[in-house]
Amino acid sequence: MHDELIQKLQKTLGNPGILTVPADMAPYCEDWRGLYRGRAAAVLRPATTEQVADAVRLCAEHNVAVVPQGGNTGMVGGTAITGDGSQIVVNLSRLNRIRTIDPIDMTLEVEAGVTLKAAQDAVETAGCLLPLSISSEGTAQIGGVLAVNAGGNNTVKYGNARDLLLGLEVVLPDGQIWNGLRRLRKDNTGYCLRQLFAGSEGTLGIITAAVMKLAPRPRQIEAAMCAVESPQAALDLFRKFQHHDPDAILAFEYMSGEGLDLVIEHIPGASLPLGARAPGYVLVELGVVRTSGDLRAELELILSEAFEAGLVSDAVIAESGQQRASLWKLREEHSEAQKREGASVKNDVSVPVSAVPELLRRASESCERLVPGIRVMPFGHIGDGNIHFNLLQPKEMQASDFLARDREIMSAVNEVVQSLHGSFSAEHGVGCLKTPLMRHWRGGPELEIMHRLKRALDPQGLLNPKKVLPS
Ligand code: 2HG
Ligand code: ZN
Repeated sequence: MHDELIQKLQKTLGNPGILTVPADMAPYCEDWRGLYRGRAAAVLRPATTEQVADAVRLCAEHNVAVVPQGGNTGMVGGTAITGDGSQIVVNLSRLNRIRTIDPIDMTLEVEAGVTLKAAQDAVETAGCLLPLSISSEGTAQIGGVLAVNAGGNNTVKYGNARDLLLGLEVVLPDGQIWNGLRRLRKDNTGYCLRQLFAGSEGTLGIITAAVMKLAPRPRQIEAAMCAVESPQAALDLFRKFQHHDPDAILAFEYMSGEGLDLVIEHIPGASLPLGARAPGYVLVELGVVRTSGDLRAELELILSEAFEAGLVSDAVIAESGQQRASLWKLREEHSEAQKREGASVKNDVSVPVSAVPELLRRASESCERLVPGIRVMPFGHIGDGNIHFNLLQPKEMQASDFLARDREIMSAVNEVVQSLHGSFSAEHGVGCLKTPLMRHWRGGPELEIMHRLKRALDPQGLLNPKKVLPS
């Protein structure tokens, strides 16, 4: 299929820039969760923005669909390809240069294929902070992170990926390059196009580079893991920290007792850092730029008040950067541990922060009624109202039987989410997994505007087809 196009692409991209052997293409043709496996006509690995543009232009001339791909860590099939070998994957990994770090303007200009971790490390050496952190940051790439408007652990303090976005470079569906790599804090000159591409999941253009806002590095950082009786206690603890100093809260994460049990069971080196198992846990991280005052003493004071108020039954404060990292590992390995345990149905949902306890209670009841023996494993970013309401297959059930009921289970959760005025996708996007939900949740003028934008920018419908928008 597409022989003539492939020949032209081979000529344009050269040897390391194009893969056509099925074994070489395999890793790019399936997703991390194992939900989607397709067959590509070719996997392109361009090394420059111009090469991306040339490749996209050639594909458009031949009317061939293109699926952009970064680290391929998505949870909702945003980079899934069809099984008929008709689509071409454009992987951005070779656009991997940090272009500039400006510690005066506090900006980073970076290419799409740089991993989030590499970007964080680079700005750290320049004395700054890229305040975006997600569990898959070692593999996830800047382009994908922005295309999906990832959230992560520090949303409570710094917002989502789009809140850090100052400028973008994008290859449009016809192969034109839009250079919008501005680094201005104020720029009121018409529509804010960069925000159109952020969160569009590669359906309107391919992000090739971005300018992101940096933050000053906190000079004092403290983290603690606390045992809590219930999600309500976790929330009350959050209020306590907010009351003390909302700006100091870098992250405030929730884990269920069952969720942490799985991490300890499946992840080598993971162990319970507290005296006894609890129904739930909070991982709180505080940070301040000032060197005055004693953040550690403040944390201890809040925790001792929380003990007295009965909100926390036990807590451990990290004594070093290494201990802090091992507390974070317990939180960040939840996805991997759940994957090793078996089939899961994920619900990346958000509700107003105050409604999280009700969400957890009502959605658990619904799912347990629907599938007796289902294992409810909620965790996530309770400080911003985003919970990963994940459900694991009952122990005695076949994975395929469980997954056959995924729509029913998602609907049961989403019914509760909707009654609490929440969202069915908080930070993972829509991909192709959740497009059927768009009509119900975003129907009417909102979806119509999205369709019109798609038609205006991509009249041939070639860029990441069937993602985000229901056809
Ligand atoms: C996280 O917060 C990620 O660790 C993954 O968003 C969530 O596996 C998941 O459901
Ligand atoms: Zn998350």
